[in-house]
Amino acid sequence: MTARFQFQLAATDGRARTGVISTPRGEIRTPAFMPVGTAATVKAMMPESVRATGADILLGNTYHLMLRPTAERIAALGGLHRFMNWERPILTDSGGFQVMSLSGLRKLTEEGVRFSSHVDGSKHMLTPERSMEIQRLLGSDIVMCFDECPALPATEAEVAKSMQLSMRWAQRSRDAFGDRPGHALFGIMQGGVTRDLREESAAKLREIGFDGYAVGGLAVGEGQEAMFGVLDYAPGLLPEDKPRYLMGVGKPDDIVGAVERGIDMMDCVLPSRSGRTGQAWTRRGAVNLKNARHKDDPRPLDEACTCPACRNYSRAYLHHVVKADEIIGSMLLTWHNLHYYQDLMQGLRDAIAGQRLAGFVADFHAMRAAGDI
Ligand code: PRF
Ligand code: ZN
Repeated sequence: MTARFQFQLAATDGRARTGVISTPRGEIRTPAFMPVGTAATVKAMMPESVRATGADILLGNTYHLMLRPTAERIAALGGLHRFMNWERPILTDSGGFQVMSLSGLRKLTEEGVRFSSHVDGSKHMLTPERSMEIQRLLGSDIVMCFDECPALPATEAEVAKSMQLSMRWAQRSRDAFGDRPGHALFGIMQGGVTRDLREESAAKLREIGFDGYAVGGLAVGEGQEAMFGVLDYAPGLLPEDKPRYLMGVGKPDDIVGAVERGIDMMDCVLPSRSGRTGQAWTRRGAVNLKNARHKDDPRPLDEACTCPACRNYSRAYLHHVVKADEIIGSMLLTWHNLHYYQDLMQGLRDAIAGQRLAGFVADFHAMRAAGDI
């Protein structure tokens, strides 16, 4: 382990990259998928189980933790890693995106966002400076700039204005973060689906200088084709020697497409959230365990999967516990989904390292086209 934050590229295949991010809390193999641990837990999973799926890093949320149990309380208890019993790297999102999607009354100004809590209605203010302070109190390894992700539909003028505000907030985030050896600060590119705005945003972020760069403002309802359209050029606007993180993505085919286009990190609630609704993700696509066709099926969910849900239980059992709303249904399907996602990432990393990504991607799509059997 090194004491520094460092990104080492190991191989490329087309625009796709594989490498390792080294942090004092351990290594992150890229392309990396980060399970979401919003409220200091990956729901329905013990931390050692999350690690067993192959995760190197988790995502935590400033917004949720500042409201409950509060950043100051977590700091007094030794920081987020100790609090939640996950000693490996944690990336925290900065709060602005969650305020916009979750909080009640909110008022956006140059200073920041004033909002009321979705938990108890209490009033709070988030600014770039306060977000940096909260993420420091949590002990986050990778801190995200405070930004605004405009809600769709938005006009190009609105997206431009929002992006420029985010870039002023990026500078304030950089200034407030200061110099913290072993901890990284990532900038967040905005600009919607407009190339000129993406270029302006990337140039500004590069001028400020960050340890890594996120592509924000995508996967907000524009559709996969439009998202891939932006990803065809956006990663290329960012420094080659720094990690590139696509925020809030995605479905397995979104992930494969993003990695093909040069993305190194991603996060999404999908595998964990859908696991709690009876939805499984496999090599053959999505499988809904609530469906009555599984009622008498003695076969595993996926005979090739080595997760506990697939090794030790039948589809009939998974169907039963999901239908009966038993907690183990959420546990097993979340485990399977996270295991599948991490398997996919390992497959992508190996394929890039072996210069055979195109074949891997073709197999990935062919297997899904065949459908669940
Ligand atoms: N900004 C931040 N977090 C995010 C996003 C963003 O644009 C997105 C967009 N998909 C997800 N999470 N700070
Ligand atoms: Zn499985």
